[in-house]
Amino acid sequence: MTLTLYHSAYSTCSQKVRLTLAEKGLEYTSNELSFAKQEQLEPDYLKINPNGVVPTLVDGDDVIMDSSVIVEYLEEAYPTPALSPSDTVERAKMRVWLRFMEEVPTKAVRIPSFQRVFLPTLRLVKRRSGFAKDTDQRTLRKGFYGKMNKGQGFSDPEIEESNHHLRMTVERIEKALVIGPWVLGGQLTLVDLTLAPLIDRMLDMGCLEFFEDAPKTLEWMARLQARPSYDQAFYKGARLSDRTEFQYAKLRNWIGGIVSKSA
Ligand SMILES: N[C@@H](CCC(=O)N[C@@H](CS)C(=O)NCC(=O)O)C(=O)O
Repeated sequence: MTLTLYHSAYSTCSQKVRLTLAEKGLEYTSNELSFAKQEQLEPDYLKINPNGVVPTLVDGDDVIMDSSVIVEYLEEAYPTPALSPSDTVERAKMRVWLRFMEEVPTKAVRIPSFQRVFLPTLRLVKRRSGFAKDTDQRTLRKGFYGKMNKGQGFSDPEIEESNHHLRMTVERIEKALVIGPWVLGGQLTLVDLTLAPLIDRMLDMGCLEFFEDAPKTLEWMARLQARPSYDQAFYKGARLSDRTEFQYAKLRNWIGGIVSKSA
């Protein structure tokens, strides 16, 4: 068995897969791609993932893309320990959560991630390299990057819709946890592992207002964070707060360099 994961430290989609690999105790070769260097758009990587996004799992000769597909693949190919219910109806419920994740909060969380964290950095860096060129190179989400790359960010209605979707997600988790301790009840499943990076990201960005009425969600998060798998998946550099400190330090140097040149 030779597993290779193409991923990025702070990509929530990659974190889902890293958590699943860690829970299953699976070793893998890590191939971390740099978004700053746009390594996800390099021709060699596009040969294995034409969407130009991470994560991608390579298992022997087989290439598996899309984080939810990857975690379900891992569950089927490496069934122990089980991270899905044995009952068919419960499994269907698990898949409903996985689809909801893809369609609603995964998209929604991109808005504050870019608006609050990436955009201020992009504004400074892209002034030098040009926004339009960067947008053209994107495989997926040209529209998304086009909007970002105008340097203005998202409109108020777009931000409101994202907030609405994130709030709805936290409410659903809170409601599901009435039984607990995990989202589907007594068993830790792929649902917990795929939701955790989203909630971690929201907390990391300081979106605390979403959690004022969600004590069960915060307790659930603490339970997950206490598991050994968590630190394996969320190593140093995996949170935006780690990165922004780093980026801001770099940006301060960069700005300092520009200022001293013009002095
Ligand atoms: N449906 C895909 C989406 C993957 C995705 O959007 N990955 C992001 C990181 S979370 C990415 O690679 N972004 C690179 C980019 O935007 O250029 C999945 O679930 O794996």
